[in-house]
Amino acid sequence: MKEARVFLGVGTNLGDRSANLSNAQTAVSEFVIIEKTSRVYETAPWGLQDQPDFLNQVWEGTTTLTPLDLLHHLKEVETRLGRKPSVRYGPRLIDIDILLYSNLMFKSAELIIPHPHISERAFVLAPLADLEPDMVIPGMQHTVSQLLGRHKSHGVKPVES
Ligand code: PH2
Ligand code: MG
Ligand code: MG
Repeated sequence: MKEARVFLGVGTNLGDRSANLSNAQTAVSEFVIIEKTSRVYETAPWGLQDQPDFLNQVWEGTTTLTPLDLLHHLKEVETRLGRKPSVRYGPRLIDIDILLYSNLMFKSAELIIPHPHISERAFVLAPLADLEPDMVIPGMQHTVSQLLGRHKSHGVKPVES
C-alpha cells in the first residue's frame, strides 16, 4: 500500500492541555506512524484573542490513509476526546489539522492541502521548524525557517521540559 509522509498540527486550549496532546498522540498512532514530534509551544491565541493560551505541537509521520480518510479519522479522534462544536478560531479541547501530505496539493470543499494558513501562523511554523527547517512547502518559494523568520515570534514559546 502506498505510504504518505504527513505533518499534523495539533492545538489545545481547554481542560488539561498536556493530557489532551498525549491522549491525541496515542489515538492518532492507530493510523499514523508518528516518527518525530516537535517541542510543545505555549502560544497566544490567534484569530480570536479573548480565549486561553494554546499548547501547539507538530507531529511528523507516515500513513497509508488517503487525505480524506485521514481527515475523517482525525475528526473522529477529536470527537472521541471530547471536542465540542465552537465558533471559528474559538477555544477547543483538541484540534488536529493536516498541514502537509507528501508533496500533494489538494483542494476540496472539506479539505485544503497544504493547510492554507501555514505561512501566517508562527504557532505552526515554529514547531514545524524544529522538525524540518529546510523543507520547502509545496507551492511556496521559501523554507520553513525563512517563513518563520518573517514573524515576530513573541507569544510562541517552547514549554520547559
Ligand atoms: N487554532 C485556531 C485559532 N487560533 N491560536 C493558537 N495560538 N493556536 C492554535 O492552534 C489556534 C489558534 C483554530 O484552529
Ligand atoms: Mg481543525
Ligand atoms: Mg486549526
